[in-house]
Amino acid sequence: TFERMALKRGLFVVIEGADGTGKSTQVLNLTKRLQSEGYPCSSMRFPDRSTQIGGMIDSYLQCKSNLSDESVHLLFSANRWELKNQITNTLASGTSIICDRYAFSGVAYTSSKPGFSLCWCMGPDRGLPKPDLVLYLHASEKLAQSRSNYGTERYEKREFQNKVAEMFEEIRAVDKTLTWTDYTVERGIDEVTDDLFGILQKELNSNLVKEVGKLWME
Ligand code: T5A
Ligand code: NA
Repeated sequence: TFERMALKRGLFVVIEGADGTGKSTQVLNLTKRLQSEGYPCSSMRFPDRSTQIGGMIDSYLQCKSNLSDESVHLLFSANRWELKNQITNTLASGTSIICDRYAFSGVAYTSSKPGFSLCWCMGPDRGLPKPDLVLYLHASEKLAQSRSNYGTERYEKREFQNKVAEMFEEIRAVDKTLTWTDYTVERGIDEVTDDLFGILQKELNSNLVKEVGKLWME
């Protein structure tokens, strides 16, 4: 009800997972679902290709430009930092955020490249707003097979994606303070939205008054 919403900050939810697990689809559906259930909500995505830094990332991902692995890692992180105030202000205004990828993708993808430690990769993202909940989407066998033809973007190759999935598990193990929920995508789009909304509803109805945390600072 009105009273409940007026007292609370928004919930910061990040949807993560390897390429093609339906993240963008669910971010849009969940945002609409929350709004229709009366929870103020907006969506975000990383990389956000609409900024100047995002434009450089977009060109890199489409293999239209080359950057060193170190510099593109820092650009992905800078793209999050440039939107940090938008995140904190939105949450403070009582609006929840459903975010398509975040620092976990940043670390998982770069640390899958030879010669990159988890520690180096996590450095630039330390202190960003910490999600209240990470929903990690796993592809079922069926979904993975229907996607055997990966796209043409830079990281869309099977072996690399397997490594990325391993790195996500390592990242998760580093920080026991994160609320991280696994979900395997085995049903149709709308059923998946129902399931994910069910997971979120518990959190949305909890009395969230504590401040937004800082990622990887504990
Ligand atoms: N990256 C990202 C970094 O290296 N560092 C970083 O810091 C960050 C943030 C671009 C790349 O950048 C890397 C990771 C990526 O390689 P992106 O823009 O998020 O990141 O990537 P996209 O290519 O846009 O997204 P994905 O390929 O990851 O796809 P999604 O969002 O997981 O999947 P989605 O929703 O587009 O769905 C794919 C298809 O599946 C269908 C959908 O209709 C769609 O056709 N689908 C389903 N089909 C059957 N059953 C379901 N339940 C389905 N759900 C969706
Ligand atoms: Na996507």
